[in-house]
Amino acid sequence: MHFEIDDDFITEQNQHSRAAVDEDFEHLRKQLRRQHVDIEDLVKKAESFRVAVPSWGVGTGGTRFARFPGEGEPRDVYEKLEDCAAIFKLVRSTPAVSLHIPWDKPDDATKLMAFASARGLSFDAMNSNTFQDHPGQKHSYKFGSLTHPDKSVRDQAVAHNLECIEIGKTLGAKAHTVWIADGGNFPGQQHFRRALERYLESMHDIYAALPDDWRVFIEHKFYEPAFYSTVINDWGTSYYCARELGPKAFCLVDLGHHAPNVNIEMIVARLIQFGKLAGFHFNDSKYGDDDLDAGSIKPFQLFLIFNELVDAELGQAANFNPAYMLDQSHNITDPIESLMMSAVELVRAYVQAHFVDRDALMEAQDNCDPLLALAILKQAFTTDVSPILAVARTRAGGAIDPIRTYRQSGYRRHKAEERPTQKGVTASGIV
Ligand code: RM4
Ligand code: MN
Ligand code: MN
Repeated sequence: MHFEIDDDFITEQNQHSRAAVDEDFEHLRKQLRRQHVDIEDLVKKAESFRVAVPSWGVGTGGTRFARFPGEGEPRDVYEKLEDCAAIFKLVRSTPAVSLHIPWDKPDDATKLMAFASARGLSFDAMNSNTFQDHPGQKHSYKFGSLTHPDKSVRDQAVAHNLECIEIGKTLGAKAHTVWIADGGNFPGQQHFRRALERYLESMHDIYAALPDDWRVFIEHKFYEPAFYSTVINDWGTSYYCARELGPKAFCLVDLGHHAPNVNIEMIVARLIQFGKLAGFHFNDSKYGDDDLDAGSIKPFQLFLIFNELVDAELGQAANFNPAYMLDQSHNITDPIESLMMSAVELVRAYVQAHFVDRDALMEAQDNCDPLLALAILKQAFTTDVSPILAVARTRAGGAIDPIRTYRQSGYRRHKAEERPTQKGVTASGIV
């Protein structure tokens, strides 16, 4: 029997801070009441928020210089699911896992499905991988995949995407995310327009294989691993492709895939307005990274993004059904801790965005009063909603303090014993 964090242990740990949380919650209740907000409405919002965990996020990532493997890292997809289940138990907002094929290719999809269900987990969007070569494959992706000049390479990449969809069908997934590393390192290397034409041709084949109730997500990225140009470089290209493909194609926003200082919340608003927002890969970024923990660098930006999302939710924007996922890779922290922390930060931004006085904001906008408009947003952003998040988690059976409870449980130590590092055996993922 593998170690799991026990429900009773969580309850027992919660006792330590229960009184303090209740006190803070009561204080916040009064504070919000003065602003005509019922705290219970915000608790319900916190309870309803869901974000998927990426299977590859529970392993230690690396930089292009080095990888420092952690103790007790998951060695296969089942162990990754164990870690995802631990996260879910403590934070309660992460019941779905997003798989990356072939890293997580199941030996038996039905068996994997049963393993996940037994832990209350389900499967979110599938992810294809044509950014590296896999053992036994005939053609190399060194110079591209879905946009490669050679049709046989493109066909192989299309076939891989179709396989992902097939696996996803058994697992109950309803979406497929396509991110390609295709691009160029040198001016002149790639004919920009021809590469995009080839992309569309390949994506049409993938689109045609989508079940009726599935969506396909196009993920743009402005650079890396290609350092001069990428084929799907920005939201404009992504939007064009999604429109060309049809109503089941949407644009996915990975926060780290934009140049520094880009106004991402505005991109989000545009995609909402055009009915093409797929959802998010949440992370944070200072310079060119796409793997730092969500909300760690630009929490105000995260809030402003959620401000747009909540505005669309309340306004019942057409075609608005965003899929939320974390997409982070951890080099120096325990991945479970980072993922929990990020999940909490997302719920925080979501709740704060629900706290924005939208009528007052609209009035300030219509009255051309920028100072008041900003003050309204800032008031929501600076209100500490932590007690709401803690109460929502505990009501759902989670931990008041997920990180502390996780550390106290000794989960990592137990896993280090259960999962001894065997030379050469680590879960597939980014190394
Ligand atoms: C990429 C992109 C994809 C993710 C890979 C691992 O930068 O964010 O979503 O699947 O990394
Ligand atoms: Mn991503
Ligand atoms: Mn990325």
